[in-house]
Amino acid sequence: TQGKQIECKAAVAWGPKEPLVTETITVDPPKAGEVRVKVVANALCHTDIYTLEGSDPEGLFPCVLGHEAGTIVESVGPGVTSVKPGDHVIPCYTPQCNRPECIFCASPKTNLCPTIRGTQGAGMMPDGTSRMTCKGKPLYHFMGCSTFSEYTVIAEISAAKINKAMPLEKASLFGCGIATGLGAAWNTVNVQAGQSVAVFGLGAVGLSVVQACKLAGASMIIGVDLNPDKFKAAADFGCTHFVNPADYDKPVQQVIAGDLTKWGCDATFDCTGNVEVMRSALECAHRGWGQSCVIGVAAAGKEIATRPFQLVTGRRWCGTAFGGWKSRAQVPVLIERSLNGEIPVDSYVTHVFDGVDKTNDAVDALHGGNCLRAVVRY
Ligand code: NAD
Ligand code: AHE
Ligand code: ZN
Repeated sequence: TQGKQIECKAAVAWGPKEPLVTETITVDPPKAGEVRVKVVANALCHTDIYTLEGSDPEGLFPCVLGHEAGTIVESVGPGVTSVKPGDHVIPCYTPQCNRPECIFCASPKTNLCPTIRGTQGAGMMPDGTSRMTCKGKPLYHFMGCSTFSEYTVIAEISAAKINKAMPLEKASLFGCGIATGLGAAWNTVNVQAGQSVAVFGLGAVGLSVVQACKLAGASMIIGVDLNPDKFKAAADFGCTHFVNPADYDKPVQQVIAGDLTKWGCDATFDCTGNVEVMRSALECAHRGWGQSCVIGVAAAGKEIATRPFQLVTGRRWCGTAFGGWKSRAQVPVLIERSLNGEIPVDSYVTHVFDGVDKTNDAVDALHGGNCLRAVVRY
């Protein structure tokens, strides 16, 4: 197949709010600096749904969604040296170019390599064109990944090569949600032993924050969710306290900063994407030093608000993309740490489906309320 077009199945998003349609698409060979991969497993992230619902200001249709996957390199384009056919790779929407002139890759402060961000946000490969067509029409790429397809093309700088000992179904989780939650706690906020934290939204992202806070030795981990069905898994991951805002007739910030803690939590995390929740989380941070980390992705047009006094009195608002991990260097390390038992991930996988045409079932599962990650095997 090397150098040739591949015809394969993909779950195409023809328009916002429409179910995905299983289509036969044509995937072009990789160009210079690109890698074509065979997708083995996809885990669904809420961000795929957010874009499919039309809430993403960068959402473009028709497209192939999907950005949390375990894949095998099928072929590489000219000049590609860091991966070869047969390698196991996690496509990463936050690339790492490592060029000497990239001040972002050179800085230990950030993972936000901007090298291909412009074309990635425009649904294109770095040269400004698409590698996928369906019925003669070009399809937009998504987040530099487009993994809801049996084959896809990614930039070499987006390909994190991992240990083949890790089953790709589990490896897929590290392509977004779990890596993000772990990194939010360990990198962005740097949660310390003995601290108190509050995690708003107990999906896979929130629970991986909980898992990371427990591993960091946090002593009080408050889980907040409107869906009480999430509290059982949250307890297993390490939550010590639970708050359902619907149980109170006062704002949740008064329950957490006031009743459960006197001055608020050392760290709080928004894992919902709801801007009102982001405000609550900030206002639950400890007077004088509490940090609040925005992880959730808000819909087009939404803005955050709080009284500036909240910041004047020492609370700090921050945010994270992919948990701050430098993707090609650090995702393989996370995989090793999971393989050696330090980061168990089995219990995130609540649903498993087989076949591209089951991708809609995974979308429905994630909507359903009792799902953490639905993995679809391609
Ligand atoms: P999910 O849908 O599985 O989980 C969201 C949880 O939030 C659910 O349990 C839901 O019941 C709860 N929730 C919703 N509204 C709430 C409210 N008002 N108060 C309390 N809880 C509420 O989603 P996920 O896959 O875990 O992703 C979580 C968020 O993180 C999404 O917004 C996603 O787009 C975003 N995300 C961001 C990054 C990043 O790099 N910044 C990476 C991955 C995901
Ligand atoms: N396209 C949206 C923003 C979406 C967004 O914030 N994405 C997160 C990753 S979500 C993963 O599930 C992110 O890391 N963003 C950094 C980046 O460069 O996209 C919009 O508002 O336009
Ligand atoms: Zn994601």
